[in-house]
Amino acid sequence: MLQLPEGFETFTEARKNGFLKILDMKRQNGKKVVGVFCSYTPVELITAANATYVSLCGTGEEGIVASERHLPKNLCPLIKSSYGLALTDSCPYFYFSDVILAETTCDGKKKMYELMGRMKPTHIMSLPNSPIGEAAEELWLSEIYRAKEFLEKELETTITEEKVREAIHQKNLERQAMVRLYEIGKLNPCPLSGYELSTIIESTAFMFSGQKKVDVMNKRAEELVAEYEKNFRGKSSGPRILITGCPFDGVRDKIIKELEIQGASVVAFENCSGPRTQENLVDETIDPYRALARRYLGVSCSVMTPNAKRFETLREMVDEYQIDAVLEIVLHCCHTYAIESQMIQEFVNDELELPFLSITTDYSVADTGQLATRIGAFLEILHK
Ligand code: BJ8
Repeated sequence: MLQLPEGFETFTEARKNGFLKILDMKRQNGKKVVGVFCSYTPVELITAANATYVSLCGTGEEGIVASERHLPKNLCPLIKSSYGLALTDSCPYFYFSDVILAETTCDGKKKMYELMGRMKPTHIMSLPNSPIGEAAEELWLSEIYRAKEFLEKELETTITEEKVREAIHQKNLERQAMVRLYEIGKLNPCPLSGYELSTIIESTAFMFSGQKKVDVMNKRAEELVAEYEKNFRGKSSGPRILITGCPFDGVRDKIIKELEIQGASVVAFENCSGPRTQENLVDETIDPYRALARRYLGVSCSVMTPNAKRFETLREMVDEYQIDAVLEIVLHCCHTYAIESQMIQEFVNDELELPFLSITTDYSVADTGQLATRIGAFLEILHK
């Protein structure tokens, strides 16, 4: 049975505790807050505007029913939950956000942002459909300048090149610390569950000091290496699983936790906020705006055509993390991940020669039992 350590903060708790920090920052020094939704958001611009950013992605059932007053039922739960929380004013982060910085990623999200724009000043950056070529980079660069103008105007501030360079440097340190933590998964056996590892990393989104995040993550990585040497080296573990696909914060309990309750070890995460995305630093030696454009176009997501990076990443990670099987999470009605799934399955089965399971689910608990059965059957194949 999976045991969580004492004092371990779940993602929901970390998110809740972050509310108070934001409230404090707003009260104490009038800090401006920018709500964001995606790994394509060039957050360094927000830091350079002396503001703080917070993820507004919905991760639970709350807000979904309310969202259906304006949105179709057959839409991704992440979009519905994010919108529903805003509509019902039940997310303090949305409430505290002065403005929203968004992007044209999938169709559902970009159209939802138009509706959200009726509630808060919302700027939608036009993300190219393909990450390849000069035209894509030039378009994204011009969008970065447009986002800068929006932030300057709405937050009544000036973003200087020097501040952007400072923000880039700090965020790069944060990314490196995050990679260090993710790479704990390379240890065999891994000294903590994937449930805890992913929760610790995702929860740092609710720490609003860049340096504090870096210190906490570096310290935790050091402790975990020591823990491995002391108590884990030389021992065996269950099958090592890599998770790929949509953001999984809203389904962590019924999939990641369940895999580990049933004896697997979730050690690697291939998604838009995973180690490969974090390893991609912003070049500190060139024009900072161009450097941001290049770095953020390198995020791997199925909204891009082609999305070759996901395949390269899977190949490398399967090897580096000594993976026994790949499990994909697709959120209901996420067409881009659902369609890409076919090619990913063929790639994992035929080229990487590993078992693959794709799970389509939403944020409800209705399929918890059914998922546990499917996960159990999948793990049984691995044990044969
Ligand atoms: S970079 S994964 S955060 S777009 S799951 S809302 S794609 S229908 S969340 Fe995403 Fe940015 Fe990509 Fe990452 Fe649409 Fe799919 Fe829902 Fe999604």
